[in-house]
Amino acid sequence: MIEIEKSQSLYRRALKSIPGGVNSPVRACQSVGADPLFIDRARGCFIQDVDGNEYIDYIGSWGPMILGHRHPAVMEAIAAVMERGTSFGAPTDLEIQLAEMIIEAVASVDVVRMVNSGTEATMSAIRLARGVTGRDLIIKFDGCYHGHADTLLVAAGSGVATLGIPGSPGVPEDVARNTLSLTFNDADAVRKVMDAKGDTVACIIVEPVAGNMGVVRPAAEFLENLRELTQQHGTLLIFDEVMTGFRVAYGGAQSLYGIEPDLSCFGKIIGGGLPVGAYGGRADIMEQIAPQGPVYQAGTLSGNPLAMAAGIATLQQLKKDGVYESLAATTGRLAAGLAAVAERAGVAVRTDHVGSMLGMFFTDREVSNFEDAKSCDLGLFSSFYQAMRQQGIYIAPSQFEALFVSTAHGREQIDATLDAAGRVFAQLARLTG
Ligand code: KE4
Repeated sequence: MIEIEKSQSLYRRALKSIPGGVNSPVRACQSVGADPLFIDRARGCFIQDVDGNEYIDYIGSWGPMILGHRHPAVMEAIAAVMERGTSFGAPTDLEIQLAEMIIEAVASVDVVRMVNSGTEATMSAIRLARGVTGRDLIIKFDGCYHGHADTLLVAAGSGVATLGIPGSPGVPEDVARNTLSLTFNDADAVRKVMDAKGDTVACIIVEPVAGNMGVVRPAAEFLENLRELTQQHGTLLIFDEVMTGFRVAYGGAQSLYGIEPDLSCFGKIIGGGLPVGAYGGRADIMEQIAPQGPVYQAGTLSGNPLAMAAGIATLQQLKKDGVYESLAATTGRLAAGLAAVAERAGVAVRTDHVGSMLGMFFTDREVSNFEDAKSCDLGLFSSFYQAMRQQGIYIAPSQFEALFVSTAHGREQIDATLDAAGRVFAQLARLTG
C-alpha cells in the first residue's frame, strides 16, 4: 500500500491558503475521489512524491515534458541563461531563435508572438481574429478546451444553433452570446451555422486532435470542411495546437492532416516546462498585432529568456531524426497493450493514440465527440486511476485528459505499466462482477 501522509498533510495546509489547495483545478483529483500527490522531484519518466514514492509519469506536466524530466540539454540551457539573468523585459536573441524554429517547423506560421500560457495564446488569437475581420461571433466545439478566457468558457446553448451560455460564473451573458459551441466532428452542424451566419463569424477555433475530452481524432474530412467553410465566408480558422503542437509531430497536427489554418496557438512543449504560450500565422494577419498594428496584446514576461532557452533546447532534441517515429511506436505498444489486458479481464476499454498522445475510454462504443466521452463509465475510470496510482503509475486524474509518453519512457516502463494494468483490470473485473 503506497502511503501518502506527507502529501495529505501538505494538502490540509494548502487548503488554508490556496483555493482548493491547488493552483489549477484538475490537480485536486476531485473527479476521481483521490487526494492530490505533492511532488518533490522528477527525472526522466519518473516522478517522486514528498513521501518518497516513485511513479511512472504519464502526465508529464500536462504535455511539456516530452523529453522526460530534467533532460540534460534543457537543464544546461536554463543554467546557461541563469548565468546572465532571469528576466529583462526587453528583447533578447533567444526569442528570435525560438520564433524562427517555430516558423521553420510549421508551414502556416509566417510570424509568431510569444506569451506566457496557452490561455493567453488562444485569447489573443481570438482578439486578433475579431480585430482583423471586424466580426464578433466565434465558433468552438463542446469538449474542446482552449484555456480559461471568458470568451472560451462557454457551454453549448440549448439547441445546436443557439448561442453559448456561460460555462462559469463570472462570464457575462453578453460575452457568452458571441460564442457558439457545436459538436466536435459534426461538419453538417458547422455547415448549417456557417450557411446561416458565416459572414458574421470571426473565427472557428478547434483542437485539431481533441485532447481535453480524452483523445478524440478528427473524423475524415472534418478539418478539411472547416478549412473550406471558413475560406468561403472570410472566417479565420484557428488551430489550437497548445497540446498537439510538437507533440503529435514536429509540425503539429496540421502537418499530419495537411491543413493550413490562418492562425495557430502553441504552449506546453515550446517552453520545455517553463511558462510559455505563442500564437502565429499568416503575416498579413499577424502584422495587425501591436506595436506593428492596432490589435493590442502585451505581457511582462513574454519571451522570458529562461523559457525561451528551455523551449529551444527541447525543439533541438525533437528535430532529430526518428524521434516522433519512436514516440509513436512506444505509445502504440502501450495503447495496444492496455486494450489487450482490458479485454483479457473482460473490462470494456477503448484506446487510441495520435503520436505520443494516448486516450483510453471506459466504453465498448465509438467515441467521436464530448457526448460520447461523457457516456463512458467515469466511475470505473476513477477506480482505475486510484488502483494504478497504488501500482506506481501516475496518469491524469480525469477521463477527459490524455496520457503523454516521453522519449524517456523505455520498454521496461511500458512493460511495467502493462503488468500493473493487467493486475488492476483483473481487480476491477472481480469488483464489477
Ligand atoms: P494553459 O493556459 O493551461 O497554459 O493552456 C490552456 C490550454 C489551451 N489549449 C489546449 C488544447 C489545452 O490543452 C490547454 C491546457 N491543457 C490543460 C490540460 N488538458 C492544462 C492542465 C490544467 O488546466 O491544469
